[in-house]
Amino acid sequence: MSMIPSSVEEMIAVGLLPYPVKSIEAHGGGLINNTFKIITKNPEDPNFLLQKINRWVFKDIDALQQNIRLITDHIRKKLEEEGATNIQKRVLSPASILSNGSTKSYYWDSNNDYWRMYIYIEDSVTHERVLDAKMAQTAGKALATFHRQLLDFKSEKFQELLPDFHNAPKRVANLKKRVDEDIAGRLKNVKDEVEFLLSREETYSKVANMGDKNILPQRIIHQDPKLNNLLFDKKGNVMCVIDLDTVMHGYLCYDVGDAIRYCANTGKEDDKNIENVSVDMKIFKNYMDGYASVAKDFITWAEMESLAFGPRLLTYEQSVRFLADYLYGDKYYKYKTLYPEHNLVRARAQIKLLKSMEENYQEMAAYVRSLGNWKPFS
Ligand code: GN1
Ligand code: MG
Repeated sequence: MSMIPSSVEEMIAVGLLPYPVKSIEAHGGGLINNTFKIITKNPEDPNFLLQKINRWVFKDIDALQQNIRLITDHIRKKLEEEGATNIQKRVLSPASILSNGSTKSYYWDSNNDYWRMYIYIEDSVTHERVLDAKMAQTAGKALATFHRQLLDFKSEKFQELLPDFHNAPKRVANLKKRVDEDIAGRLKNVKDEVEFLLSREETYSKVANMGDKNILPQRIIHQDPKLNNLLFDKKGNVMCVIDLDTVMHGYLCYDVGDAIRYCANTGKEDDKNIENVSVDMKIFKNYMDGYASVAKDFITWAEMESLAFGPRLLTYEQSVRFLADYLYGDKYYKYKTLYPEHNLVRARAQIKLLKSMEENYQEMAAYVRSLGNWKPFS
């Protein structure tokens, strides 16, 4: 695990933080970047969120930081147009850095480690699990609101940094490559899992194929809208959507699918006891209620039809990703693979969740249909 920069003084010396610092502590639990909270000494100075960006995943830091500024500027403008209050708590504010005391930048290059900061949003909380029906609905509404805010986002400067992020056929092609190479000598442990996933390749190519035929429109989506990427206030309202690194073009069912994959799991993403893992239909339904109540104003018929399939698709894809990384020797999830079998445990838990979703699919699809009289997606 990478550490806090060698000294807070060094950061201040390069102009990273022009405020006196009281303390710096690890913060949050994402699998890709490392995050810290900087608490400043004077109560009138803002606190900051400091992140070390994962270079294995994000190669072009300039473009990454530019994308985030374009997206946050767009959302800020929308909020201003709506006459929203407390805008600084409703959209992330990337902090500019005066590196070497002069050049304004949105990251700090410390010997090829790249750091960035956001202004910390006070009085916010994140949740790892949905606590009640209302929270699931609120999360669904927040995701649809985020989609609505970005409907008309357009910028020539915006770059797709991780193309085909949720493209299942490409993820499967990568798994096949890892199987053929077997560079970590682990294939012998996972023959059943590989067979299970490859046998479903065609089923889970459907959405990518529909996209290729323009049946599903490309939208700007989050691509990682896990529950813990929403900041809630203490009353249970969503203040802000965070973790914008993966915001890119994709299909709405990818976002709804990934959100459900994470928050409608009766167990944990890396549960060692797969008996704990299944789809929580109540959370699924509440989330869909919230999502549809906002999305109904812009979602197309074909998109709505695809929503119930999204959770299966994203759970399939995440199983493929964890298993591929296990076979590859834990390179992608390197920093957060805490024991040798961790990626395998994750893959098995996702496969269990996938089976549960496949068993419950008719009910999931019927429920989504009931929200707007949509036809079944098969
Ligand atoms: C990663 O870093 P985090 O936890 O927000 C990953 C997601 C996965 C997730 C699995 C850029 O997100 O795609 O779904 O782990 N992000 C990237 O928990 O690969
Ligand atoms: Mg993320």
